[in-house]
Amino acid sequence: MEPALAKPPGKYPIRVIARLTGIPIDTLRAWERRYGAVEPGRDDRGRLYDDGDLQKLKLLRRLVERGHAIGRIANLGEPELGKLLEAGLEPHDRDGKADAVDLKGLLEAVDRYDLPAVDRKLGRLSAVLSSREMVHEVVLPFMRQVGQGWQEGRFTVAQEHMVSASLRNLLGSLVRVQAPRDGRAGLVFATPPGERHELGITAAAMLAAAGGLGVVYLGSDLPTGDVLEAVRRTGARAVVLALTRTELGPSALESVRSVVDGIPAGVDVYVGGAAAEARPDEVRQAGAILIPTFGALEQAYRALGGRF
Ligand code: B12
Repeated sequence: MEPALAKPPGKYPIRVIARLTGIPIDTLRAWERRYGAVEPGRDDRGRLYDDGDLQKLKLLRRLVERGHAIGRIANLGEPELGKLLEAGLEPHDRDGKADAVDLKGLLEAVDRYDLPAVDRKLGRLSAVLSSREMVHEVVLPFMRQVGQGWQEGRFTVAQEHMVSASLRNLLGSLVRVQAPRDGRAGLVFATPPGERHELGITAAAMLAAAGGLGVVYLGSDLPTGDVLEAVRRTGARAVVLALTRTELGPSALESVRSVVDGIPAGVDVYVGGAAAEARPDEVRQAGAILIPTFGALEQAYRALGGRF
């Protein structure tokens, strides 16, 4: 496009713009390439954005967080974007988004061991969907399909690991984009010792980030003492644990009880996953709150101030 070349370079390189707007570099490039959201000038070392670009990108980020599709708002001018923000309008028409979800393409990329393509496709989807839609419409169905493929022998453990790595990257960018500005303490995510099934807490952490809650993501197979230390040091307001392996039996529930017993009063422990669902009474007896679905998790996040 001609105007991009004609425009004089501004003063902000893309790395600085990513930091100032909280929009990851890949997403910025996708918004420019696919939707012409801004047209930065260039010098011989790359893109240089001006103050107008910076303001517009900040507005776009806030509107996308509220659920607007970037494809529908990218070409609006600053005054219109400002009006949309003031009106607090929610988008009604989601046709364009439904087309965007390309699970088949993602699964084919996993089949080819093509990690860059998986990352790229997830990056593109997160540019057009809100973070919440990303979790419900892409990440959870994708995880289920990969899990099923692994169980049926269509995918290897290596391919499953590749997907887990890619989803952790995505979690990282969601956490960066959505991090609460007021430095509010967050939620701690972990699985107990012996439990390496991590995808449930990855999705749960993405959803927390989507709702603007702080995320302290510890990962899987964690000693109870480490979880307690993280809660103490970060002042977290809740802990989210996942139990998937029913085989772990009472030991997993003992770990849950140790977390409940060791954390400060007023900090809730939420537990989800297949093994927790299989033993609802024991989870409650351990003093934890059983969360059966991601919809119920969203409700719990709302009570903590999560915005969805
Ligand atoms: C992927 C996978 C793995 C991966 C995990 C990688 C990772 N990074 O997480 C790897 C390869 C490491 C693995 C290892 C093993 N696995 Co495995 N694994 C699976 C698989 C295929 C998918 C699990 C998954 O993550 N799904 C995605 C999540 C999001 O979906 P979900 O588990 O269905 O969860 C739903 C709900 O429970 C809820 N939910 C889940 N977590 C949470 C958390 C919160 C907070 C909330 C609110 C909700 C929630 O959300 C989902 C709703 O859609 C399942 C089989 C299957 N198809 O489910 C077996 C399965 C869980 N594994 C199993 C087994 C036996 C093992 C191994 C022992 C195999 C072995 N012999 O080595 C090891 C154990 C490792 C360990 N120490 O934990 C068994 C468990 C059997 C049992 N009843 O205990 C299963 C069921 C397979 C089977 N049918 O035999 N596994």
